[in-house]
Amino acid sequence: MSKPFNGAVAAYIGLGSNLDDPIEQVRSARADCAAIPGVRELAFSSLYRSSPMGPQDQPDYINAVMAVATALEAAVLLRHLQRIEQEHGRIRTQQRWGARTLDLDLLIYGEQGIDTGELTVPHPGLGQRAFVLYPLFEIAPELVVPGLGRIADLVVNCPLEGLKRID
Ligand code: A4P
Ligand code: MG
Repeated sequence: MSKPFNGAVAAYIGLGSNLDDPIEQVRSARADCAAIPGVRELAFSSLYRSSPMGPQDQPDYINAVMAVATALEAAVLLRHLQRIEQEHGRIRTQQRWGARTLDLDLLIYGEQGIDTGELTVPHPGLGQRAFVLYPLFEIAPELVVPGLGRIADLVVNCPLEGLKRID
């Protein structure tokens, strides 16, 4: 993985989709994230397929993780991610963990722990989710997740639960 530029923060974005050609959704979202002003891609994981966490009456998910260097504040980066979700036709429903064309989660933002009304970083649940931990480990095997410890240890303690790497 290449290094962040001077003054930039290394951040990790989780991408997920299970509607409307999920592989293409994730691939094009990668390009959209890399095109955010003040963001540069450092690494992108393989794509992974997994069964849904949450309600089971929805299609399998495609997930990936992207490492970026960014000069943007975390809250500004989140707003860009939400804009990209909207541009991908994301419809927010009342159902928790329901199907979606695109979900972009800010997983990690440098070494910061953030807990405001609109943003919690590291992303809650990160430490238990195979579809986040394995792609993260693939691109950043030396990473220490703020508050949670070494990614290598988190992966060892997280069952694969049917997660499959697809490319
Ligand atoms: N928010 C707070 N912190 C963050 C953050 N670090 N990154 C707030 C992104 N958003 C953050 O998000 C709800 C609110 O979370 C936002 O308004 C934002 O201010 P949302 O995207 O509208 O809702 P959501 O994604 O449905 O809810 P949630 O609880 O974030 O769900 P997750 O954790 O994103 O999980 N199964 C598989 N196999 N693969 C998946 O990717 N994803 C989900 C969604 C469910 N099941 C899955 C997968
Ligand atoms: Mg989300």
